Amino acid sequence: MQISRGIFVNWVLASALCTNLLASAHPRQKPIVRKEWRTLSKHEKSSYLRAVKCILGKPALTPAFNNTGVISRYDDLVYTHIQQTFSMHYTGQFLAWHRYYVATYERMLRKECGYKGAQPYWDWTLDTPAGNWASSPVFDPMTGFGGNGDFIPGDPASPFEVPGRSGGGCVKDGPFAGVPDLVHLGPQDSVTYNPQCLKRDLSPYFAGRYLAMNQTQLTLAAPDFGWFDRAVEGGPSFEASGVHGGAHYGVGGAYGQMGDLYTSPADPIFYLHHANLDRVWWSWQKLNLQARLTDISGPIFLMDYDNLQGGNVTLDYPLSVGVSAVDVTVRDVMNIAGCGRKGALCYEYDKVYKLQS
Ligand SMILES: [Cu+2]
Repeated sequence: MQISRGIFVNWVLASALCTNLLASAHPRQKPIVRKEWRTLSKHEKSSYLRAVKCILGKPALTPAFNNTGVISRYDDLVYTHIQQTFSMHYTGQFLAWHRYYVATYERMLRKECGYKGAQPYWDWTLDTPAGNWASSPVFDPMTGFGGNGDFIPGDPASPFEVPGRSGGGCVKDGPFAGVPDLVHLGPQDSVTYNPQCLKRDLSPYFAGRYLAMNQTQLTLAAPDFGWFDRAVEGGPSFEASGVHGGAHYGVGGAYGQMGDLYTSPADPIFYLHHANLDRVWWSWQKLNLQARLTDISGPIFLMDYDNLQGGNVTLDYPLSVGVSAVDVTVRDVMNIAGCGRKGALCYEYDKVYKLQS
């Protein structure tokens, strides 16, 4: 019974996406336009936050026999991120996988929760230097995602102690405060039911150091995809962070979900951060679009940059985001505005980053 439910759910999703793709092939289909969070009107912000709450409240599609912690449609995505953590970070599919993942979330908000807009992005360069970080409009208690948690003393000798961390407790204001079971999964790779509050542990220092415009410029200057991806992802230590780690640790520090490699999508800010990383990639692609619509590389296995364990990701490499969408290939997501003719995606950005000389 449970097995057939899983198959049924996948079939329903597959046919729904096919219908979507067919509809996308219509010549009048126009890409939706993603905008920066602070440029949205009050009304647009509140309709986005309303849709996030809606998806947090919809029942999960992940078959119940898989585990007991996946409660909501929102959790379906957190769960798939936990499961695939080591195959889609520090590998060639990192940016392509997260591009499809954010687009899947955006489609869920629109199709399942009646959201009319596009996924907003967070241009964190606008919230540097460090002194500006905590007052980012993204953390606004009335029109944003709420701010920091109370300071929880950590262990300064721990290698996981994020430099400059300033919180660690439950988020105290905004739309996700006061919910003791907003998060159901984690910490780390645990997928059993574990009700937790949303936590933040802002590090203004970390954000100022890794998210200033010069860091984005470093990535844009990369000559090919391999170097570009490594500049975005950075290395495994805090000192070697790229812009990717900059916002994960700048928001999540050591004790917030955003700082947890596995469970980071449990903080709804994740999707604004990854939309901007996607925008960094699209900005880089647009600097030489014809060539960069097909430029993909990087190891299949975690950090295997010398290919000691296997080969590289290619355009034919499969991408899966679990029960929430059909599997596609890297080729299908190289063009964000393919709109069914040249890919699975159909959105644009209102602005891209320019390479400064
Ligand atoms: Cu991730």
